[in-house]
Amino acid sequence: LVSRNNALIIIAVVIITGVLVIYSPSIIGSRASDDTKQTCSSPPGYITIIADRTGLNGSVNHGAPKTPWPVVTVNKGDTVNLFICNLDPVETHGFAIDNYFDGGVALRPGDTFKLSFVADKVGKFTIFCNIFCTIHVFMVGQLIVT
Ligand SMILES: [Cu+2]
Repeated sequence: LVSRNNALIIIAVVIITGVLVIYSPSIIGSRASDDTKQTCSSPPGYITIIADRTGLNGSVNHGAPKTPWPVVTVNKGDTVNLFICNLDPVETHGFAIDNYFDGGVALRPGDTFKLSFVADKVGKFTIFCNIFCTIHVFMVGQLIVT
């Protein structure tokens, strides 16, 4: 026998699950944490983005902030798989993409983040650190969707 309270709980769970499925974002992200990590090895099919003392993939030495770095170029409709590593031993860095990943994610030293989304909007979109770190202005890349 299912009690009335249990029945109500089951109904509530079904409704909440339904709402989550309907509103699930098209962006999929997952994080891993390893404070001892000194390297960044991307899974197959992922573009590597390393945040450290030299910016994003060494953007400090590639003309940032005047020239965005790194530049990720994809075609509309492509699934973009990014693997972001924070190899900065001290600072937390953020990772966000205008129009695609506005909320961003915060990565503590050693954290990694897998981000996948479909590039459904054409244009140039700023990739940036959304945390005010000491090399903030240099952490500016670009996503180009053609
Ligand atoms: Cu940063």
